[in-house]
Amino acid sequence: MNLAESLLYALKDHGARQIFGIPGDFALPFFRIIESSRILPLYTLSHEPGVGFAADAAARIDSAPGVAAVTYGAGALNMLNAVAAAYAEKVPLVVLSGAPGRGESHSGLLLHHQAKTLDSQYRIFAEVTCDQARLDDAASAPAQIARVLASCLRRSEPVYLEIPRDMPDVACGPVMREEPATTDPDALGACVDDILERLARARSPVLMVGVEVRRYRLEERVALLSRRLGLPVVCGFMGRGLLAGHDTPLIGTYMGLAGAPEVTRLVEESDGLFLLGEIICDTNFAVSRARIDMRKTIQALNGRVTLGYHTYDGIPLEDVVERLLARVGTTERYSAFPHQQQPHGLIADGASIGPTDVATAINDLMAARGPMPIASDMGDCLFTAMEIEPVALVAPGYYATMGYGVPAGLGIQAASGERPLILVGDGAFQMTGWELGNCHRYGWDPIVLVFNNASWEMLRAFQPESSFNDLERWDFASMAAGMSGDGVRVSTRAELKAALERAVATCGRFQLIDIALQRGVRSATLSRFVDALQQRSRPSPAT
Ligand code: S1T
Ligand code: MG
Repeated sequence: MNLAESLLYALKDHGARQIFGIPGDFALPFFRIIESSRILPLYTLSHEPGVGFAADAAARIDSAPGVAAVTYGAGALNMLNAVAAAYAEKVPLVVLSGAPGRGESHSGLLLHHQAKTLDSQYRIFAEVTCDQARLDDAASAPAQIARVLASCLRRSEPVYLEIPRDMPDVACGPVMREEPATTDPDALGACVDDILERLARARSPVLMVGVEVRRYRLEERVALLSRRLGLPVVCGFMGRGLLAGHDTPLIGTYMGLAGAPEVTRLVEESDGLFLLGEIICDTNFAVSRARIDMRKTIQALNGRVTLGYHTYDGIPLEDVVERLLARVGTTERYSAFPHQQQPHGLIADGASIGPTDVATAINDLMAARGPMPIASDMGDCLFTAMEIEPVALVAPGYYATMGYGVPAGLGIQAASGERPLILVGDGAFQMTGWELGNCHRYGWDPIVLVFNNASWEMLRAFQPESSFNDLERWDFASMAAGMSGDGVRVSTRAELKAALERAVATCGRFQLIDIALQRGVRSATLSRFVDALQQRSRPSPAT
């Protein structure tokens, strides 16, 4: 066995199911073995940001490592933003980069694709990954791979492996998985006692679930725990879609002043807020009506549990959930809080389309045809998604990068085989929408809804006076055929409804619905979000 095969078998053994990539001369020997060995299927795309986003989405939908293989320099650095997004949102992404061979780096010449020094890329990726290794020695490579892949799974964060181009063919031993670290049972017991005691003492405890619940495959167990604890469950903006389809008292999405007042009140007035795998970031908490009192909050994240001023280190989320389940009785008590209602029953008339109409049409479609996983880009399409009934959703809800939606939809279909719905703004489509041209050769057929408001509308909401937010209205519908898909422009609610029904009935080719929205028309959620942020940033009146 050679080093490349040893690495590929290890990736598969750690749960990876495919590789997304774009080769280059520093990576050709490695890609040749990916292709010839058939250990993992390879999907090449057109631009490295798309490779990173697709691998990220595959990791999210699978709750398993996503793999992105690129060449050195121009390839890897082109993908940096996608890896940073994965790091921020705790996605287990494995970056495999080709690199100059050992001999080349002593040639004395500056190499093509080299930035500052030959080590620059390694150092750059150390800033957006939790572990790294350069596989330039076959004797130590198996242990390095085992350590790095174990870090990826344990931390649920990206990792970086650099493969000099003279190494893939070198004979190499197999990778032996690292044994998982054991949790101190006494510390775990004390921690869970502390959690239960605080929840029992609280007048209005609330469970808020975050992305780590999905990353560590705990949705089913957490749904059971919520029923046994009898707690109302909410998610944050970033966690939208969590526990979808699970039997749990999920009452809605907490968005502070931008969200449903009853959910905001419940969370912000709680004296026992239990944040399970939730990241305390601005998109989740910046528009709180009242600051969350962290002294009354329990947070389990990043392998530690913090209760007020107490912290228990080395306590993985899975152990917390399992020990809680072992401690609470088996009786299931449902919380009495009603689920947030979403809009249904689109009036299919000649009226122009607003964002809520799109959400309503999707809710009607899924009620009739069953749920579809959603990949959403950043922009008002993601705020509109808050009005769609909870389904599996992948989106950059915290890091907030554009360009994610279309490649992420391809990653969902490659990884799960399910046909996704893609929500994307016109500005974001201009960035990575062209990856749709790769659907035909892989048999992918996403349904793509382009929120075409001829605008960087989110930016206009913050700074209406800037005319640079005006985009031309691109005719995306007519571009679909050139990429072996079908496209249609819709301007009325009746046209939207008909186009969605036609799209669902047409399989085997991607379906692009170019939705004409008026510039300045925004979802209610985005409007509230921007108003709340601006209100918060205004200096308080002098007293
Ligand atoms: N570049 C990238 C890669 N990601 C970003 N988030 C931005 C720039 C800044 C930015 C936004 S929202 C936005 C930009 C440029 C406009 C989005 O336009 P479009 O996709 O058409 O969606 P909509 O019209 O619904 O806003 C965030 C605030 O940083
Ligand atoms: Mg737009």
